[in-house]
Amino acid sequence: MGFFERNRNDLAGKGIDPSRLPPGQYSTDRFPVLHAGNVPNYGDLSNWTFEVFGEVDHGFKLTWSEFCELPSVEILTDIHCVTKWSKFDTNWKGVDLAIIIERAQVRSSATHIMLHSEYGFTANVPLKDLEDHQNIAIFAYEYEGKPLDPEHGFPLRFVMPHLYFWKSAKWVRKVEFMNGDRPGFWEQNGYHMYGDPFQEQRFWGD
Ligand SMILES: Nc1nc2c(c(=O)[nH]1)N[C@H]1C(S)=C(S)[C@@H](COP(=O)(O)O)O[C@H]1N2
Ligand SMILES: [Mo]
Repeated sequence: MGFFERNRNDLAGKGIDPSRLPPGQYSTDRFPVLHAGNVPNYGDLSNWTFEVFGEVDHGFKLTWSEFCELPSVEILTDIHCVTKWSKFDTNWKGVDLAIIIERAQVRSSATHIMLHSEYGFTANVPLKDLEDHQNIAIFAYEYEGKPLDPEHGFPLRFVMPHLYFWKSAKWVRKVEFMNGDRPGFWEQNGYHMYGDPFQEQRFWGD
């Protein structure tokens, strides 16, 4: 029996339903760090802003303290990285994308969003996924009850756990509501436009 098969078989013994593990993935208790480029080094966040623009009636820009005043939610979710690790029951706290949509008065013409992060990293995701209330997308500032580690996205990252984790942009600064889809950073480099882990949509053509 190979590593992947043994890993999958071990899940039931740990009380985890093996169907939670997408095909081609293994489960880990570690929290690997993956990104292109450098980890931003923030000072006191006094220059940090969060901006909402695009297909909206009321674009806005918030400071860090204003962002922290938005209503928050906590989620417990599995995450799946395209490099084949999955991690079960991760706990995140932050602001539901629905709060941002409401506040910005997003137009009905908006179909997708582009997350814009530090150093030009971008990621695209569709809005229609949120019609399925099983799915959630949040802007997270806490992981397991503590502020995010710098390498995991401090102070703020996107988390949309039903898609591969590359969609979950770290160090996010802006969200753009778009009419139509556009490839983000990894998508321009051959990754799938959608990225459903259960369909193994890793690369173009998957
Ligand atoms: N800003 C930014 N966010 C990013 C990336 C990146 O390169 N830059 N990489 C993505 C990828 S490919 C993955 S798998 C996850 C990894 O998140 P982690 O380091 O917290 O595990 O971050 C995603 N978010
Ligand atoms: Mo990734």
